[in-house]
Amino acid sequence: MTRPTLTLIGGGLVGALLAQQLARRGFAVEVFEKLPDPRRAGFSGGRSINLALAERGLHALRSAGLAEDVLARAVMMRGRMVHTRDGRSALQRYGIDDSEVIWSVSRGALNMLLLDAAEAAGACFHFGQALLAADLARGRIRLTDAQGAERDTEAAVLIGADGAGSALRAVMNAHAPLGERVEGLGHGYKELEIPPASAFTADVLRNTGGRDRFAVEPNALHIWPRGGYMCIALPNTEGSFTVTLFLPAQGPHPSFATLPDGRAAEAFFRDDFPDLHPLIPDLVADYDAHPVGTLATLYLDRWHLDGRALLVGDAAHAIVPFHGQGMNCGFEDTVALADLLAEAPDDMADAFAEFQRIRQPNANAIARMALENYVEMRDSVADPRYLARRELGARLAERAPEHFMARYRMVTFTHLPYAYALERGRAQDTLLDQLLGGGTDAAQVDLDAAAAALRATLPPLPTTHG
Ligand code: FAD
Ligand code: 8RB
Repeated sequence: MTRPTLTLIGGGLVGALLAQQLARRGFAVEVFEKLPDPRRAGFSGGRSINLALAERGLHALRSAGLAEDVLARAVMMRGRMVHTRDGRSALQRYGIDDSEVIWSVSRGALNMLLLDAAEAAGACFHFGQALLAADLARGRIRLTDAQGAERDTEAAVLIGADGAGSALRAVMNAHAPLGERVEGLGHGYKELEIPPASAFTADVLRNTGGRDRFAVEPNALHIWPRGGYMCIALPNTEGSFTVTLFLPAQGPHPSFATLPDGRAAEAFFRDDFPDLHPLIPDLVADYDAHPVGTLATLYLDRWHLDGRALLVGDAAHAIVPFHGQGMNCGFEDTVALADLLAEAPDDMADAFAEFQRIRQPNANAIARMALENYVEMRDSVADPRYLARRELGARLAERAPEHFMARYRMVTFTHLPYAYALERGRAQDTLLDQLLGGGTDAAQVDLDAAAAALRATLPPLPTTHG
């Protein structure tokens, strides 16, 4: 049997990487992407949006032979720089050394690199072509261009990488219900910008060790936690930072409802983020120009329709952003799927079912951990009890590394399944709470006894983290 052509809907981050992996494994791959080719059109009006790339995403890029190219344009983030209300800041390292860091990459540059790589591997892209409808029984799809001109084409096997608002998901759901559930977070977000330091007044310059293109420490993910809400900032290679304000959508001040425009936002930033405010010279214009984004988790009972259609990436499992794992998880999907299809190229239904069996529990686990990390980022990072648990965890990891690893490290720096990280993290937290009693001082805990209790209660971690 000859391998059928695989038709991908969406040439975003996951679609482009999946196209490259499938084409490299010898499949004929056609990709229909709604937007024009970013390599020609210039990407999304020049706004720089960046993402945090961690080990899972990097591993997928490595297996595609693209990791070095991506890292050459990335900014290293060693940890979270927490800026408290009193104007102080402190770096909490993510890992033990510079081998455990995350990377800030430009979405536009990354997408273009992946498109080049997919085309070089033999995938065929059709830009400006949006999926409009499909006859899944007959294996035909209808596409439309930006002018509204429609055309039909054959597509026996469809893979939807068309993001959180997936058109293919809607088509599949109409054909046979997928058990879709969308849980809104009730918080929204707004993007703002810290320009390169040289581009605005010198009086806000911080000492950045000579790297004076950056207004704050470049090699960190910055957090301004404020309890019920927060700002974060990720560095760009040009010396700017993309700032995101996360805030309740409705309700008492502060919420997006009580901050309807840039003027209101300016007063709020002056009061609540006094050290961040002077770094955002175009706050009012940015706030008025950018829409409030919504945040939600998407759950589906089914990701596929026998061997005819499958959803991957955000189309199957969109999550809230707070663990920086949406893309990383989607990239992990691409490796799993490409491997399964390469093993059984003639049995799509089997490969799709196996893909869902393996990936869905992990998608559910990272969805949960992402929700939990919002509370950790906006609140707990400044909480003494949380810091004591973190400190004790770090000491135990040093004393008994084969028995203890912080959940954040399992998620961010290993390939242990997300579902394992969730379960193991729970068990470790229970133990840390017992060891600390009611206290907030990790130094009070007898480490020898603690390590013994750890070894007695929890099995060793799997040895193949990597
Ligand atoms: P998308 O990247 O959304 O791509 C979908 C593609 O499908 C798009 O190109 C779209 O144009 C196309 N499309 C849509 N409809 C159609 C149609 N009808 N026909 C044809 N094509 C269509 N993740 C991280 O891991 N780390 C981060 O730090 C991080 N930061 C983020 C910051 C922001 C501001 C946002 C919004 C998300 C962030 N994420 C992050 C999540 C990450 O962006 C997503 O998980 C990831 O992009 C999912 O990839 P995808 O290809 O599934 O979907
Ligand atoms: N989507 C991230 C982390 C964890 C950081 C930590 C958190 C912005 C939209 Cl909010 C966030 C993390 O625990 O110290 N790593 O990577 C990325 C994050 O937000 C991204 C930039 C983002 N995602 C809609 C906005």
